[in-house]
Amino acid sequence: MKITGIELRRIAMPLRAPFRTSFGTEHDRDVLLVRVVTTHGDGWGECAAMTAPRYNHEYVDAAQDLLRRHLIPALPATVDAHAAGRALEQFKGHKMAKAALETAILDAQLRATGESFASYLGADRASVPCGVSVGIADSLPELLDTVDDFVQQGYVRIKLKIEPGWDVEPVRAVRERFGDQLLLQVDANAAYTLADARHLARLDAFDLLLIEQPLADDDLVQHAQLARRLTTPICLDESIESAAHAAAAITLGACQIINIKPGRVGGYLEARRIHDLCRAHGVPVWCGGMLETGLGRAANIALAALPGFTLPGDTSASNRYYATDITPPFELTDGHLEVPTAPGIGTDPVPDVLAEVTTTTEWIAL
Ligand code: OSB
Ligand code: MG
Repeated sequence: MKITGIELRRIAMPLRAPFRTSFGTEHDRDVLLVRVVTTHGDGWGECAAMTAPRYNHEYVDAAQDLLRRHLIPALPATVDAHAAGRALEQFKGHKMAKAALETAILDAQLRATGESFASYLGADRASVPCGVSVGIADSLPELLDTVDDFVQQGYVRIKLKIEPGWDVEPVRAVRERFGDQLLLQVDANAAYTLADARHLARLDAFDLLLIEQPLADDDLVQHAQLARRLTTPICLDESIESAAHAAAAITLGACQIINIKPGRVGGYLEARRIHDLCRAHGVPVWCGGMLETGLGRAANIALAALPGFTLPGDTSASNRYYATDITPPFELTDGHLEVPTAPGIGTDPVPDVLAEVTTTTEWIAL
């Protein structure tokens, strides 16, 4: 497969409602899409990087710059996803930029051979149970209304975003209102320090599935210390950028669960390696999200159908974030999403919608 050129396309996706986390509030999603044009057809990749480097060090303008200046020029003339992954290893970090390119190449390759992401990655399920990530609200009544709406829609698990000042009380309110049967977890996005251990231990009373990324990204040792002081299992998100990080975290006892986001770890090939490693160690994993459009969502749903993904992920329906998605929408049935079976990521952008939301396009000939 020879790449003839690559399109870098920026789209502006208005969110249905602002999404607030401990690191900031998003009103619109500024997404970079990579379209690889090859001798055997096209492939799509969605970059997970956000507008500002608040979730991690990456941001979307930097990703586009890196792709243009370094990643794309480093590709071998004939390429598949594994060869692309190896060619990009010489550059440090920037896993989300690398993932977008590798995913587009993998998509083109699988479309050419007629195989779906799910089949290629080793999925063993036709649908996946879905959770939803609930942002920090202005008040407890507002939070309860939002959670109620998601429960009515059928989501099988609720994740509450927390930060200092918005943690024990929202969790208590949701538990009291929805009962002990609700699968409930929290995500701090690195908002606490080990000095908060005693406070975080108050969450142990609420039978949470997990607490996600309580401490800083590079605090593996501190997470291991915190784990000894909580009964709530610790799940790592931001800390895990590779299978090597996952191995270190497991060895240290820094987490009992891992959130796998393909963008954060450099793509679906590394995501599968982390899955395999965790499965071998009996560590449950689940698929995180980065407010993806239908293109990124489709591939995530395929990944979430692998056997080690034993917890519901943040693979919500398209309408969780977008009134109009750029692909046909993913819709919840009984709390589940169907795994795409068509070749590659198994979905395509709707041309009119894509044109409508596009802000810029850049063509890089190879
Ligand atoms: O920490 O999981 C996170 C969104 C953006 C950045 C980081 C995170 C999130 C979410 C929502 O929690 C995931 C989603 O629904 O796509
Ligand atoms: Mg998270």
